Amino acid sequence: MAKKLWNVAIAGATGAVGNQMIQCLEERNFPVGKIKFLASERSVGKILEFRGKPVVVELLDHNAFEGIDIALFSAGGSRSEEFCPSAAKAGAVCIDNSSAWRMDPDVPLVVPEVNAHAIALYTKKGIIANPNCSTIQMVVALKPLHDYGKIRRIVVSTYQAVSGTGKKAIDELRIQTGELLNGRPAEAKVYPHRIAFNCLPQIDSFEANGYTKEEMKMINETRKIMESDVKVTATTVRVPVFYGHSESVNIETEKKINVTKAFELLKNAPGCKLVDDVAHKVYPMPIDAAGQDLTYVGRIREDESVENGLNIWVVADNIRKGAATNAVQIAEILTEKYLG
Ligand code: NAP
Ligand code: 3JN
Repeated sequence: MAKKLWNVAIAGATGAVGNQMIQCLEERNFPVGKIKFLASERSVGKILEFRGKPVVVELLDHNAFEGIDIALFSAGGSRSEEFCPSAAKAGAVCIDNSSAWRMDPDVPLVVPEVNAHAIALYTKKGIIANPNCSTIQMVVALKPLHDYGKIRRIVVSTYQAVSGTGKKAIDELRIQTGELLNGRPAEAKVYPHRIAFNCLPQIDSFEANGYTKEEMKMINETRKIMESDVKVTATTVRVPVFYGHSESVNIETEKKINVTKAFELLKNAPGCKLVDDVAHKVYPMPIDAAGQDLTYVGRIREDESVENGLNIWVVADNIRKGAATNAVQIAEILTEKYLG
């Protein structure tokens, strides 16, 4: 029997994440019937390609979702807030990359390797939320450790690539680097300070408690996905890297996990690639994880300052596993298990 085909819309198709979604649908051979690319007025009429054929970009509006089965959103939170309900009303299931719906109790927040079962909740609002990129790669790495030893506390510091901010930030790092190398001053437009040859301990805006929104997303989303009251604290930092977020993650567990056990758990963990051979200077790095769908894990050591502590270093391509790949994986499970 021929495989069922699904009509797919991508809201934000012209952006960094949308572009990667197009590539992921192609690479993973997702059974697409009709495809629609949606964006702002600025992009209407632009021509993109899908599987070698031209597709004209249309306006994201309330009538754009007639006949669509799956709507992948990456056009920013306010667009998701405004248009996901219309898409769901028209019969599409929305897979939303923004933070707009993540903490809604009637919207599942899904990382397939961790809580694929939560997808079943999509029927409540017709929306499934994709977590923040920094959360996704961390929970993929922590899931097997949590299943074995129950994590009680997580302390994470991130080193996030500029592609997490979108197309304009990728250009900003490239332009600033060029200007500085040519002895000219570099102008900061996207970030509050220069990003080239610098680190910014601020991602998104500050909340009243002194944490940034990005840090609070990591804290709240991790607890929802892991279905746990685990204590989490986060410091998120922007670094001059184009693709690939890195994270230093310290955990305390109920049951001790020694290094040998951690290696065994992570070696066969879904979505993980264990890269840890320090004798040969082998560990995860963004230059290796960029362009890949797996979450790279290494530098595993016991935290000798506490009883049951472990340090790990986690790296993944923030635009792929952190956004587009995770969304397409959700679409695969949704269509195969629930809509098929
Ligand atoms: P980007 O490169 O700046 O692209 C933004 C996209 O949104 C473009 O397609 C843009 O269309 C579209 N857009 C902007 N304003 C619009 C409007 N008023 N109406 C319709 N479309 C509009 O940004 P990005 O990096 O792809 O990120 C897009 C969104 O994805 C973010 O805002 C965030 O919510 C989400 N995201 C999630 C993660 C994650 O951690 N899971 C990571 C990165 C981003 P035009 O080209 O026409 O302007
Ligand atoms: O900065 C990063 O590395 C990840 C950024 C994610 C992001 C950027 C703009 C708006 C988000 C997100 O996914 O949380 C949002 C948002 O939708 O709030």
